[in-house]
Amino acid sequence: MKILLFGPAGAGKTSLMRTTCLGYNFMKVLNLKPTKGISRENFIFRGIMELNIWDAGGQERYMERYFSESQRELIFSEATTAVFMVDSAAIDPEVRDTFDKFLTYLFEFSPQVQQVYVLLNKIDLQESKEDEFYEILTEDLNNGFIEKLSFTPVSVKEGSAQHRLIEILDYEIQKNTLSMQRLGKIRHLLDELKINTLSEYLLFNQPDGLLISSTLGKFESKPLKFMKFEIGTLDSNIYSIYQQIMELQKISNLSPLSLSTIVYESDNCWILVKDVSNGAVLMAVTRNKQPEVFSSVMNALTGESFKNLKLYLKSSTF
Ligand SMILES: Nc1nc2c(ncn2[C@@H]2O[C@H](COP(=O)(O)OP(=O)(O)OP(=O)(O)O)[C@@H](O)[C@H]2O)c(=O)[nH]1
Ligand SMILES: [Mg+2]
Repeated sequence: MKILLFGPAGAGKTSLMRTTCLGYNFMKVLNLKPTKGISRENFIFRGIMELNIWDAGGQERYMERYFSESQRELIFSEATTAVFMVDSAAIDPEVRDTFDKFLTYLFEFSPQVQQVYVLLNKIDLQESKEDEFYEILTEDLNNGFIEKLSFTPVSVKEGSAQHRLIEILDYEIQKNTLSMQRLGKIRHLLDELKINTLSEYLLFNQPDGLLISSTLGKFESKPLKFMKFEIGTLDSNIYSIYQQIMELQKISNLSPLSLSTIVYESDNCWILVKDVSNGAVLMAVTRNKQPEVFSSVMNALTGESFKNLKLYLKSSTF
């Protein structure tokens, strides 16, 4: 699925992509270098849909190249989703020319695109003038184009830009039969896991920290901020003690990754977090703290249903 990210230099395109798809926080994208030409990156969004993001560096010299006769078809064809982003604090009437060309070639080479998302970024800045930028981009624009544009004032710094991009991509998931099938299958596997355990199960996608599916049905959660979910490497003290004990018992060949479950306890319940595969992380929340409930969850997490889930996620090809 080709997602085209386009717009003038410094608009925040790379920041948006990294914070949304890799779970980076804003501090990590403060000092990004300008993107050189087109940077293409693959992500599995929400654990079910493969994205091929074309992040087009916006410096003038690259723009000329993208619009040149030899390149335009490659860049603007086969797009599923197109996002045009500007820095609303850097009003520049020249952007209109770029925008016109972008729309012209996008609709020429990707006529299937129904909506173009325009993000007026950096509204967190006092000097941002998103209304003025909106006027510049829409004044005397051909009606056929206007109908297909969706403008949103956003901020990568404050998180509303990521929220909007996630909304846009979720809409693509819904239109994509294969992703919907995958989602249905995963939901079914989670429901199997739940049987007789008096617990709810939530499956997260590690790279973007988004929920893949849960036994609670639709469940809104802010993207999680775990950079890496490798329990063994997180808690090396526990690992080294564990390793020693295993050595005493003459069990060898342990890797830090063999520690793959964390158990939390609250007054009312147990929360178990376990690595599955392909970057998916499972969370089980018990309904009470009866010992039977705990052992039924442990059974589920070491049994057939869990194996099925793991196998399915492992074998998913995108
Ligand atoms: N204040 C503020 N700064 C932002 C926001 N989004 C991005 N930035 C900053 O803007 C600068 C440029 O961001 P990039 O993501 O590199 O912009 P780009 O569109 O990829 O630029 P090119 O690769 O040159 O086309 C970075 O220093 C970001 O930290 C925002 O919402 N608010
Ligand atoms: Mg960039």
